[in-house]
Amino acid sequence: MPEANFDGIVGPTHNYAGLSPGNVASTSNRGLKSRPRDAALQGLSKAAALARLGLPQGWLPPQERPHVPTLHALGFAGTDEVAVAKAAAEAPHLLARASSASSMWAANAATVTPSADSGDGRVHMTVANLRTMPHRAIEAPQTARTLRAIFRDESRFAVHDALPGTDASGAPTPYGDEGAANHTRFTASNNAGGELPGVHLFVFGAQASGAGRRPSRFPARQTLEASQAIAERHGIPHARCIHAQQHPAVIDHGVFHNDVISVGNGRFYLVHELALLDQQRTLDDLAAAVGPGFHAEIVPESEVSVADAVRTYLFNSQLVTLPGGDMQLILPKESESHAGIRRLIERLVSDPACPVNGALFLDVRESMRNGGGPACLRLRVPLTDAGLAAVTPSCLWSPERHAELESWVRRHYREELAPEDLGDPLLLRESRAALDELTRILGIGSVYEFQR
Ligand code: SUG
Repeated sequence: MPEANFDGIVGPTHNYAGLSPGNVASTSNRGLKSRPRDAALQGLSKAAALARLGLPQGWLPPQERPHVPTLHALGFAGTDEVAVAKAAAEAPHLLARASSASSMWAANAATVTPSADSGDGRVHMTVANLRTMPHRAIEAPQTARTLRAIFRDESRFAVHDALPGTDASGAPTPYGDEGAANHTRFTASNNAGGELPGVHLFVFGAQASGAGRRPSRFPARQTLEASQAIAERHGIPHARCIHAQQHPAVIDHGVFHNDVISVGNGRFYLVHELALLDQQRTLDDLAAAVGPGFHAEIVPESEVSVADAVRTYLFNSQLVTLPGGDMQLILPKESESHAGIRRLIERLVSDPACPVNGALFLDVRESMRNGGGPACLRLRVPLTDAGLAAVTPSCLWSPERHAELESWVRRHYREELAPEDLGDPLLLRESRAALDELTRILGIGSVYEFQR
């Protein structure tokens, strides 16, 4: 069965607050007016396009924002409305952190190990702690509740809490974890589903302990220690895990996650020549572990520069195997206007040795402006038929539910949002009304703190 994708639904407070140093789009679009309704509709259309290709597709609901418990913990006391108003007046940057719709980037929700690869035959998921960016570090507890409401059957799914990002004194642990954005699973056949065992490439930005190399300008978000702990927790045999370091220089050029510079599926890896520190050795290890038919397409700097990869998000595409076995790239529209990328895609599609035989360009511009392309917006969950049947059914795509969600967005979302609108007490009320209704549409029960 083809791999399932769960797309993060864009929340009603989607805005541009410049919260992610090292993410060029986020910092350069800071303060722009956002279009939450368009953003959510673009996301729903992307999910629908994949579902219509015959792929299993689901949704992950947004988180409650502004997140009042965060504001309370920061000392903004009083009723929910009062706390928001105080934060808006005294510390708008803290309100922005508590208001980001960043959970839309579902690739950062968790790292997933399918049943064929885990120690106990269940699908294992470790929620990402996202501890490097304060606005994302608050996502984990809600992500765990949400995933447990979607993947309920504990005989098939194990949803682990995030690795601790800080210790009891608040000091950072060795575990910086950004979820699946730094993880790629290859399978010996081009069937990308959960039936066959896979080979896991875990890419880290830096080693927390020791004297390894690290970027100098921007943070390395994923640590080796976090990736190793996840592989251990999930029971993946060591022989099927490869750990590789991202090149510190590309992090300093705005490649804040490895899915901004490479994408893999089945036996195919599309990767920029400067992506990894010890790239040739890693590719050799992958070729040996994946076996015959492993094909790495290395994109040279002369064809697509790292700067253009960051600008166009070529590598932040989804690489999907369709039910008939064809492999297709789902790219952001921004890639279409780049001549080098168009040539590259034509070459890949016409090359008989390359498994990619089609490309689709989609508009996710509102998310792109915060550094999130098609691949960021979804969590890959390779399932078996029985696993898919155990997913909370109303979280899975159907034409009727898609229409219902579109109408829900049109009724609840604002057309535009300016930074100063985050303090509007009406926005808090509107967002809660929207999410309350959404939990009924998706049949996931009262997962939000405001509902408890
Ligand atoms: O963590 N942007 C997200 C984008 C995440 C993209 N995910 C993957 N590459 N898988 C981030 O930097 C920007 C929010 C703001 O600035 O308003 C933001 O959080």
